[in-house]
Amino acid sequence: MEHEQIVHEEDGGVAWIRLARPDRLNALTTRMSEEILDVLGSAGRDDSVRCVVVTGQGRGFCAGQDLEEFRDAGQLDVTEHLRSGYNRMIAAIVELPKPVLGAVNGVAAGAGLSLALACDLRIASDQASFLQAFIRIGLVPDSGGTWLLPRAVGLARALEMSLTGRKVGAEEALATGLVHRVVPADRFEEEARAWAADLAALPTRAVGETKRLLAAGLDGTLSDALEREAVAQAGLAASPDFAEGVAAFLDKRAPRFTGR
Ligand code: T3D
Repeated sequence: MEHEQIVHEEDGGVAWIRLARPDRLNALTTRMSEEILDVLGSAGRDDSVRCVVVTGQGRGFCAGQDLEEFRDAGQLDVTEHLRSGYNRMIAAIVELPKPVLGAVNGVAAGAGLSLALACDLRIASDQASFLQAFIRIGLVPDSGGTWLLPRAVGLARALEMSLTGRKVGAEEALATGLVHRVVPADRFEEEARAWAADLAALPTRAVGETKRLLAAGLDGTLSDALEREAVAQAGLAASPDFAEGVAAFLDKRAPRFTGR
């Protein structure tokens, strides 16, 4: 598929998705979500891709739904729009069996915040900000916002952000668990690249299983979690990366994982 609203690059096992509508703070469109899904699909199939980074061009990360598309909201089947677009995009990120890094370069609002939250890990520029913008225009959080935000910051903070729609700065985001790292804007790209390279060097199958088990564990019982872990561990214990991890430990050297 031709990419018109994102830039897709691959470098050193990392697939970069750069949202590329900077004059609109990378506001999401139907087309953009299809392009993101396209890259996520190919990243999932391609064994050489061992990490995905989502970031934005210009001063914004993503300002949520492009409200120009909503000028005539009465004409739009919103449920179908979400089901066929943003919901699939969010699920594809959460379910991708590879690490996904959200590199939040600027403002993340509405579905743009949900997009950042769907990523496994988040690095933010000290210029970044975060807002549950939906309430400002009379909507509820969507694109996973009601599920992802309370899991990141707890129900009380999620409610406060969702009901006020206020802008949360990078330092507060770090303190409340909304992001994992904050770096100065002038070192943002370099730091995001370095973290992505570290993620791409991990034992990818174990990453995928860890994502899956933690997500399932939050909603299930301990006995179900114990059983899922036992089954997953058997699969991983037979993997080349496990053999390499043990050999490297015993040889007192750094492991060289291949993702198999
Ligand atoms: O069916 C469905 O899909 C429903 C799904 C809904 C999901 C949602 O995401 S709903 C929430 C939509 N997003 C918003 O409501 C956020 C709107 N934007 C803002 O509140 C502000 O732009 C920000 C707080 C994000 C940033 O403010 P600021 O002052 O830094 O920038 P700005 O001047 O407001 O924006 C810069 C330009 O981007 C501006 O255009 P201009 O004046 O230079 O020509 C602005 O209109 C444009 N822009 C920003 N956000 C959007 C947008 N254009 C279209 N849609 C946007 N969401």
